[in-house]
Amino acid sequence: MENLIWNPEYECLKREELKELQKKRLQWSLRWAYERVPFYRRRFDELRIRPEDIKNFNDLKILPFTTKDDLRDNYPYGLFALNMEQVVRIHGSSGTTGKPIVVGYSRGDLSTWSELVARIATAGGVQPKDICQIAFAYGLFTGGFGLHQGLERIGATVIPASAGMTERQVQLMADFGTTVLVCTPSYALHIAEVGEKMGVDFHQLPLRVGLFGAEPWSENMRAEIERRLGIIATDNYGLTEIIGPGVAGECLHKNGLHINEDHFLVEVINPETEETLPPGEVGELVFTSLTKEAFPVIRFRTRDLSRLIEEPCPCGRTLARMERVRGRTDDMLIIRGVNVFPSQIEHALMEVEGVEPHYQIIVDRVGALDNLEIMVEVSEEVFPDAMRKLVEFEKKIENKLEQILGLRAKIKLVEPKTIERTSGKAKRVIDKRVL
Ligand code: DLL
Repeated sequence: MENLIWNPEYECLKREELKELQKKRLQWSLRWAYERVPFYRRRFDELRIRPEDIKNFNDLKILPFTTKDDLRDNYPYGLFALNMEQVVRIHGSSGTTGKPIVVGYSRGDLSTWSELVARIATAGGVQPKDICQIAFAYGLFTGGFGLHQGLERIGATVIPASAGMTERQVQLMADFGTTVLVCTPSYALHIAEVGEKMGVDFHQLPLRVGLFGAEPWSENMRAEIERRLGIIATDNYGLTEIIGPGVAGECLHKNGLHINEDHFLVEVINPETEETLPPGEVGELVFTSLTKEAFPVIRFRTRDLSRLIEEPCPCGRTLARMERVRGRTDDMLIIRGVNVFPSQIEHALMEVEGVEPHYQIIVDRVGALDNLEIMVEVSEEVFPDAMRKLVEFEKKIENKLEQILGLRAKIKLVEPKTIERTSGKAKRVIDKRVL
């Protein structure tokens, strides 16, 4: 496939020129945050320094890190650098407790975001002639809208399918002649499975490229997706706090994700000692935004573990690469692309009367999809009357059925009046099997 570059002027900038540009933009960004966000100003003032004292990348280390907790503590708009008149979009993602974290975008930020997604999509092989099916959720999650704008910027045709309704995804793909699939890698594999069951041969469809991200995956999984869908699959990385998708993406050499360093300064730190690590060592990624207007971030700790690759890439881009994310330093789970903290689950459970603070979260993969199961202990007071009776009731029905059918069925009790009533023949059987 042709190796196209969306913005060679910046993506292939000489490293020395890039460093100069970064330095200039860093000074602008620090000043911007200092002047407009009390949270950042306080941090500078406490250290008795001013933005102009940060003259080079080394000086940046004086500044404290920003964490997800800082975002949560300033919920919802406390870290915005513009007033709401100039903010044109809000996105969000899960925080460590029940509350989401909120980020804002100015018109300029949306334009930058489109540019960056256009870059990673072009790097992954997307061209203006492509028909791109976006099977990421549209909503507070940055995946849907982020990819949407970037692909439109390229001039590709966008199908905003959103996530879910998998059979319909396959149908759209076949009917609309989709050439690019955009979603999480696990959902791509699920689409493959469902399509195969429907009797669709993906190799006969025009589908040729997959842009996948938002969750960790492996080389094996890539091979499997490429084989089953008959496509070239690339990885792209991003996070809400920094901008969403468009922070970094693989080119067709599939050997590390090029970081959009003219917009984000990356550091790798030892998550325990918080010391900066030399290039090539595995540690936690820390990003500082260089151009963002509505939501600048200084030294944001991502909790994502990776390694930087500074050797030149054969594609011609000079932007450094990060290895695919190896894992996280905290307990955040990513389930079907959705960030979930055990603390959030606990918070939700504790809101329910009669639930004890004893629970176990079981995450599994059923087929290609993540499955979340939670074992919850109920209190002694609740258990005897409601639970025990219901469990006994379930068992009684199960036993009776087994006597008559010779088959054990799993009984799930539902609330009164929830099974649909019809004016004609009652619908007793729903056969979901795809034969
Ligand atoms: O997942 C943004 C995104 C959307 C990226 C679509 C790519 C495509 P959040 O919901 O804030 O944002 O989740 C960010 O997801 O800190 C990583 O732990 C994880 N993550 C994102 N991309 C990758 C990837 C979006 N390619 C969190 N590989 C990040 C591994 C990823 N993990």
